[in-house]
Amino acid sequence: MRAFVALELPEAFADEVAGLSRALGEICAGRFVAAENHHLTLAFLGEAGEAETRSAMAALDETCAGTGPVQLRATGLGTFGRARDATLWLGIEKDPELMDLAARVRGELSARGLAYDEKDFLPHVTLARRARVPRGALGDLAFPLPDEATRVTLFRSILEPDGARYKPLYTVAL
Ligand code: 2AM
Repeated sequence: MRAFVALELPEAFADEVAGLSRALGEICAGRFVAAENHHLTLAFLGEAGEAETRSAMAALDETCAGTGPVQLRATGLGTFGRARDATLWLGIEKDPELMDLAARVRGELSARGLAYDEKDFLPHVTLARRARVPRGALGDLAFPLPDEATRVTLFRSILEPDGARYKPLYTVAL
């Protein structure tokens, strides 16, 4: 299965991200991520079997024991790729505790011999893929207010014809 570790968005923050995404949907074409699929990836494992998934769960237990909630502060919009065919995301501040959590999750995965995508951690919530982002100002958009994330989850990504669906496999509270 395809698996990844992510922070779930707390309810108020998630509602505001959904509102921002709806507003962007009015001004950009693209494949918008369904609100229930919004998350902040800490480590993307890719293909993982049963044994690897169990090890990843143990890595989450080890990482999160004694760790408190982490701050989520929206910093603005960003894109990967070309403006006419972009991944559009909401950037999240590189809070030291958030950066430390991602580093420790990755360290515990490595310690168990689990491979993950080693691209530098750039905290973001993907809002749309294949987006066509207009040039210039996007107008008055309401960004989410700061909040605290309290749930780290190992997700299974199920690829379906109309996009991926994410199924929580294991959650640890911060
Ligand atoms: P993205 O939000 O930038 O697309 C599930 O695919 C999650 O894992 C997404 O949040 C995705 O990031 C992230 N991810 C990180 N590296 C990935 C990779 N190499 N392939 C697919 N998804 C990846």
